[in-house]
Amino acid sequence: MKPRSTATRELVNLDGLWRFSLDRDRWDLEAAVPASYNDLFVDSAIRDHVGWVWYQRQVRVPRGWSGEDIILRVDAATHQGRIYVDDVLVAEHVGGYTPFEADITAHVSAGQEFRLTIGVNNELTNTTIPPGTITVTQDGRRRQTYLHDFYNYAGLARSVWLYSVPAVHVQDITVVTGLDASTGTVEYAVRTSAPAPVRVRVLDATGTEVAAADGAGGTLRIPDVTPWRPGAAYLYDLLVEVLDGDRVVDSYTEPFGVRTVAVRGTEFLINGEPFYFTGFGKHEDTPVRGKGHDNAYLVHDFQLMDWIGANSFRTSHYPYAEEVMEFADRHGIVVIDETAAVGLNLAVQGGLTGVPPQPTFSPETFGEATRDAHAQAIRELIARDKNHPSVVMWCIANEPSSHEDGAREYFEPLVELTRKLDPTRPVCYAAVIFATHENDRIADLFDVLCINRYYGWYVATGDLATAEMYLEHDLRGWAARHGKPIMMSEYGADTMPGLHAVWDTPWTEEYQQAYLEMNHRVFDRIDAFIGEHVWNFADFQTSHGIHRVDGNKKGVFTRDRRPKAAAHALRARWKPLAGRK
Ligand code: GCB
Repeated sequence: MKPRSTATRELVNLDGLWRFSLDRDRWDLEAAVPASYNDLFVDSAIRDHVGWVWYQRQVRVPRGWSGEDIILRVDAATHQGRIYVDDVLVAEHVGGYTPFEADITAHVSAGQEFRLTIGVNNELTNTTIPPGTITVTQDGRRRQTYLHDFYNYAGLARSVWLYSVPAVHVQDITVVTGLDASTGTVEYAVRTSAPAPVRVRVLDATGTEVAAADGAGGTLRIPDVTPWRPGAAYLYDLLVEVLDGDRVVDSYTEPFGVRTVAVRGTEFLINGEPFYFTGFGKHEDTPVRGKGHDNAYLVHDFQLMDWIGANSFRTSHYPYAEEVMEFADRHGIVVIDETAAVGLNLAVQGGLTGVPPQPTFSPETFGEATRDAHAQAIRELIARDKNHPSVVMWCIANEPSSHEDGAREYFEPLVELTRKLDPTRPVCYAAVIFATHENDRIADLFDVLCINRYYGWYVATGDLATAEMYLEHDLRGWAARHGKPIMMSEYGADTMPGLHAVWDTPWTEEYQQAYLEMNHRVFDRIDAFIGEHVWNFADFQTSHGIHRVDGNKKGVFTRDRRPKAAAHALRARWKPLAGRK
């Protein structure tokens, strides 16, 4: 659960400047937390470092915390983290975009200082999510390569917290909502650290109690409920109290929204009404901070999404900071929540042939250990985000090699796991261009067809007439074969701001606009279409490549969030469309 300050819990934020070291011998550098470390320093040895780095600071435990349990929480350590109190290892975690904690009660004392060290490792292998490969250059340097198209930023990119909880406390809350005419139903389940009586209350946005119950689980009813709607968020608070007789020993407040999500035929329903997604695949990416969470960019990005008429986004290609999810909850933005399983695809190495040099799914490439890591990534994502009303669908992988042997065997248990962990939300994956409606082997396992396509960019470059035919043929094939809702989860064209032409010239601002318009013509001709997410919201950093100019330039906004010409065209299409198509 997200750490919160409540009547029974205290919270200290540990963000700021930490000592930073590559080797734990020299500590003369300082790094900002939260931020990826890569672009902070003018030192390629740090930027290109492969392996552990170390963050350190002194922390004083507030003197009033004696008798409480004391927890250290790291919101994200990309991709592996270790927490040390003085010299004692107290927690270790693999997976770069989900939080982990250490109970350090036995190692610290109220009022005393301790030395907190956090090790962060950025290595990616064939058993991590996302995967990667470490090679050694001719002159002996270790190099990290990977199959995904964004820079492998690493470090403590999100907040670090110290908090207190009473010995008997709430450990987990699950909320599932329903709508029964004008009544909202709230199924809740509370897990406590030890058996203890639990009381829950629902407070509306004015703080008025609208429902209450005793017990660690049950169903509450909210008469005359105000549902959470896209573009019209409304949140209730579930106030959970753990009791000892009449005394409240722990209290925790979980905000939630009452809404339903369902797929019916080729429709995607929110509160029983068809929803049409407009928006983007995004990235957590800004200059200097890399993937460091930044509330100023958070506010500004959501302002720009509102300005352009985006009602939704996908957390491509990893879980985003919890602040982002909560902001979406509060502002009525719809989220497709994605795991970091991007790059399970050796076919991309075969160029446009789509023929992998080795099979993607095999014991030597991506096998059982990869799948175990992937399952863990799904568990941690759902555990963290299950109560967010903004999250309407889980995306468990981006562009896996779903047309290859072994894809079905790899994915079937993961889809089952996702449904078991959350039977209430649809599940999807984003399909790569090599996976067609004819050769894809997994789409029937999922609820919504999310298709990534770049006709007019990687294929039929500069020839939008041919691209339009290819795209329509491709999408109609998927729609006809599966009879499921279909959305474009990626389409986009790299664009250098300021480059112009009267012809259909790739990289120009006019071309990006014409490319998007071509896609929209096709989408509007397909009945089962439920949405469009342009790739990408903003330009972002990638690893080096001959097809990248200081990163990926498919942003509708530049990396510093200025609109390219296409932004105005999208706004003209989306503002009247959002949610109402
Ligand atoms: C894709 C990937 C995305 C890339 C994009 C591109 O299909 O899902 O991560 O950035 O294409 O621009 O090539």
